Amino acid sequence: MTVEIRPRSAPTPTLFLWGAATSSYQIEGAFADDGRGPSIWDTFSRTPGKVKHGDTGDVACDHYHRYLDDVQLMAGLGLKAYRFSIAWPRIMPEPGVVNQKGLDFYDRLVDALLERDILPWPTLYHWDLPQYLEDAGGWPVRDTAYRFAEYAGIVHEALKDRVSHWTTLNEPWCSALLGYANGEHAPGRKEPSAAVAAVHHLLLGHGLAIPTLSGNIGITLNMSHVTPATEAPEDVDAARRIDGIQNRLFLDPVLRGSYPADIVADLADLSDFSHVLDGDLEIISRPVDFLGVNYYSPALVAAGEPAAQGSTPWIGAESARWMEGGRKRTTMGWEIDERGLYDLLVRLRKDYPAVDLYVTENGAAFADVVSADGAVHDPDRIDYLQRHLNACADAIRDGVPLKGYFAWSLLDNFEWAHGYDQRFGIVHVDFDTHRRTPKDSALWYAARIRKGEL
Ligand code: IFM
Repeated sequence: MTVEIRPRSAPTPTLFLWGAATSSYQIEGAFADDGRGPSIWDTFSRTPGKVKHGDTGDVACDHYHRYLDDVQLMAGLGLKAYRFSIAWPRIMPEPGVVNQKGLDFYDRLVDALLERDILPWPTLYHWDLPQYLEDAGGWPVRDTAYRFAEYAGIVHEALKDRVSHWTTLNEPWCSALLGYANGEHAPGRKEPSAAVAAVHHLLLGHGLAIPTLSGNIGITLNMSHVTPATEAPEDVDAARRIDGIQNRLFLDPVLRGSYPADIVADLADLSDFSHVLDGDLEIISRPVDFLGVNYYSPALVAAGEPAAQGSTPWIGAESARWMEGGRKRTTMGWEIDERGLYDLLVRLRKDYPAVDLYVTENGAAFADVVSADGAVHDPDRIDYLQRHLNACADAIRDGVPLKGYFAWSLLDNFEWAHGYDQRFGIVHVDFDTHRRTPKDSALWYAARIRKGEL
């Protein structure tokens, strides 16, 4: 592919950016409207036993048809930015075919946001790979990276006059490891060696896409602050491995231009990394303007069998177990510890200093219900958000270049293998009627945005 020189960076907003986030397959529905093709999540969610209750994203929040109401809702909450993702199978439903109606949807969405002074913050890939690309081998195959860059250029061409911030990938750790190693996510393959190649081709796709984009460009990684349960050398080594697989395997190639040597050695039984060709790391480490940080929970780990995980262990984590930190958990079973976010942000500034940071996802699932008074009282979520925003404020005070925060999620939505059972929204969605009800946390968040201080 040809590589253009991109005009460098439109200015990054100087004020703290307050937003909320969603993703295409989790909210849009309209799975067959206007020429959308199937994605790996359509196939996976239709495969018996893969998603709780057999739920699918066929209708989800019906956002595709209700986006104007949703944008109005965002404006009512005073959101300054909206992070959403673009569905690749809407844009390129078949190999080499560009679907104008798919582009038109995002065109309308971006216009609606800008009309209400909400900054559109699109992510190009939040897990919905076109099924035809999986049929051709998926992310373990090098060509998928080139197809991603081609798609990125098409979307950019359509929206570049109105979009200033682009995120290439969301959480490539999940795409590669959950999708290809332990099979909990689409496409559901259990091929650990293929997962290592998938990591590389996702990152290569990120790097190849950079010259096709303009403005501020970044990538979003899901990271955790990993600490050993004790100072025993085997626990310290388990923490090193988990930190390596979860964090450094992605951070180092993107921000330092190399894979972490200790993790390459740890993975030697699975891969000789011969899929890494000369010049790839230069492509992957092309400069970015920001790093998106998705943080939910810390990791306290010790050496030993990963019995507590209850599923196929991650690659590289076969002899590490997650320990009980003694804190409250969300309904996902994730321990709540805002200190982990503070420590992670401080560590990122120290070890990877050259980029601005945005918390692109942070939030909690709880069993929310609409009460007799018509409201959704979710004090636990308010507490979660408050604690994590305070951690952000502390990090900024200590010199971290954190420029914004996106609550996950704007809406209750399709939570992947958990289906609709886990509610992460600050806005409640009744999945029968599609009625939206801002939860108390949404009203609290709106007040915090109005106050304008972290
Ligand atoms: O819902 C997901 C999102 O799609 C990616 N990050 C984590 C969220 C909660 O599991």
